Amino acid sequence: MAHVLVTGAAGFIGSHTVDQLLAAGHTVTGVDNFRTGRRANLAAALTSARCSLHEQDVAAPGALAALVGATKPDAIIHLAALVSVQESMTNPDLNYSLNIHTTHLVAEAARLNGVRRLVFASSAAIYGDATDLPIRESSEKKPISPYGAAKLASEAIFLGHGAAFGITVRCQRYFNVFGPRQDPASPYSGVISIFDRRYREGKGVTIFGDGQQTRDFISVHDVARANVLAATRPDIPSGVANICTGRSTSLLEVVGVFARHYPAAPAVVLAAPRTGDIVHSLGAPEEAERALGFRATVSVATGLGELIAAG
Ligand code: UD2
Repeated sequence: MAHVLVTGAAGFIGSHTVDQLLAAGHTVTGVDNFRTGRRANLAAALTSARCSLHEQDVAAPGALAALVGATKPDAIIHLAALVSVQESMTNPDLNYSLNIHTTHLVAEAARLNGVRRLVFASSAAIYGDATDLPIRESSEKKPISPYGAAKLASEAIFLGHGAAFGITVRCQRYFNVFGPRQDPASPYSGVISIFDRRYREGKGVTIFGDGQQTRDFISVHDVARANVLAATRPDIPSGVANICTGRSTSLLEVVGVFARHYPAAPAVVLAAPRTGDIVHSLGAPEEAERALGFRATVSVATGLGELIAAG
């Protein structure tokens, strides 16, 4: 069994990753500054004797290195980040600090303390508005936001450290992740989290465009499992992989599932497409299967059903 340090442990993806690490018998040291993470997300995890949580800012100089030195994890899963693409546009300095400089601090903490493996939360945002689908790992990297640029830079920082200092590095390029604990607070939050809240509150939803746009929606449970594999599977090489399903789902299909569960909900409103929106996004999932033995198993219908039932 491994000891894994998770940054951003109380976040959406972090807390599910912690839950699955514990379920698999591993020991977890969680780190979060609760900027966007929530302690309640770890309520179940913190009942385990194998889980500890440290309220700490990963960006604070020396703080993470000290914790890694004291706890000596086998692997670090680095999920702490400025998670909003929109916020990276309004505050590029903060994006630089949290999504690039902090990556370097994590890589250094690993190097200085002999951590053998690093897993990084990358994003399909590194591909920008690619139109040649499905997107493969070899597809052109063309970020169109400070957020996407920082994710791409961070991959390079980790991979460079890995190659120079003998650390196995896995960069996980998440597509459109959805599921319980995703924060619907901003209009730019993931669309499924927004729809879930609005239907729950008895309100109607707005589709920007005609609803024919498609995404590769992946359940957070699958994403968490991919993280556990990347951090703990023996004898895997360094590399990058899309974490996606390889299946397209339109917004109309998503709304169709909600509408069946909420037959009395107000009719869907169609509004003008959002500026900068991409129409279709779809990942090729083969590399994650080859490198990690990972294949997504939760369908959008099943994942939405779980979300709706979670209440
Ligand atoms: C993701 C990023 C976005 C940008 C983009 C680049 C997130 C949450 N968003 O957007 O910032 O980087 O990738 O590819 O990471 N929609 C509605 N109604 C709503 C909310 C959204 O119709 O109330 C539409 C939205 O206009 C889009 C689709 O739903 O066409 C998916 O939106 P999203 O923000 O969940 O994801 P995406 O991939 O467009």
